Amino acid sequence: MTWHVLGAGSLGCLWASRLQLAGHQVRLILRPSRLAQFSSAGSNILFTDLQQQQHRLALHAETACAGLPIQRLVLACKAYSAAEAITGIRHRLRPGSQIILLQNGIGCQQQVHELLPNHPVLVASTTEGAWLKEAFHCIHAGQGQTLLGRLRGQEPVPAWLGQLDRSGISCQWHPHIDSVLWRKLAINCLINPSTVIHGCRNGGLLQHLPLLQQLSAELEQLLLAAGHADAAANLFSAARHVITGTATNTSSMLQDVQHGRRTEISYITGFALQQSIALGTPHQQLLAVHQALQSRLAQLGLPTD
Ligand code: NAD
Ligand code: KPL
Repeated sequence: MTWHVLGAGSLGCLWASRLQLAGHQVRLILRPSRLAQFSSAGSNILFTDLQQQQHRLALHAETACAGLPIQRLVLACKAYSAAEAITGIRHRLRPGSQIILLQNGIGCQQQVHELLPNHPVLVASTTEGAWLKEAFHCIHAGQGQTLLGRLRGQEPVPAWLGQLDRSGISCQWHPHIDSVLWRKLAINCLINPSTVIHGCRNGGLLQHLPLLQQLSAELEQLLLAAGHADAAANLFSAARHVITGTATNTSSMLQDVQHGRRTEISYITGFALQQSIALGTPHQQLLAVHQALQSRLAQLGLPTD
């Protein structure tokens, strides 16, 4: 069965390259302007794997308007583009077509579910690291793990999970993916905005541990109120562990800011704050961090949502 991958950014190119290298049929779905760019660049992706080996891959690409039905769609755009992307492609989905969401943060998964109430939607939480050296040149920077699961419904564990694993996308089924998303959301709320506010690598946050501890206490209460006690356990020490383990890394949000790109703020602190207000949990620190992040983004002329 063909894998349709929407979006030829970092993760889309990583998935498309890995799957095609493993012998699967892959079709990219691109915006019209990006398709023109792709065609004039020879319709191929340059993929640098973890061993620094380069692979030039000829890939089929089309726009969402192309006619063929889609049976398996990997949505590899940012969280803020997900709803619009699904709206543009849903005329090609058929009953039983599977959708796999790769977005970070929370909120867009629910938007997609609302747009596609009758489709099996699987959500992923991934720690793979990929970036684009230039358009359509994908660097696989770090081997991570992708956990996949369903937020709703009773779909069985997909038989194609092994295809991903064998393609080099290390993938595991997780029966409680919502808790995984919430835990990652909390860690991202603790690290990403503060790296932008202080303009530092992850390790720079070791200077700000008391404030992070207060924020962590609020996030723990939010996770508990949202019904994710397992995601709340030892949150602060887990975040501190990530900070020390990735001390020299630049967080994904700071990377977006440094490249003048829109951030996924609305699906990280924005979502957490909205939920905290709805559930009536304390959110003084969360509000302060969210607003400080918005001010910094506004100063830099970037969208604040
Ligand atoms: P990206 O910005 O590099 O790529 C997204 C691509 O989607 C862009 O090329 C954009 O043009 C395209 N796109 C958006 N809307 C589209 C549409 N309607 N039709 C066709 N194409 C469309 O983003 P990324 O780094 O690949 O990240 C994707 C998601 O994965 C994000 O939520 C990110 O947080 C998450 N993530 C990324 C990484 C990573 O290493 N890059 C790791 C973990 C999680
Ligand atoms: O996921 C991350 C990111 O940079 O987006 C880490 C490294 C965990 C920091 O929140």
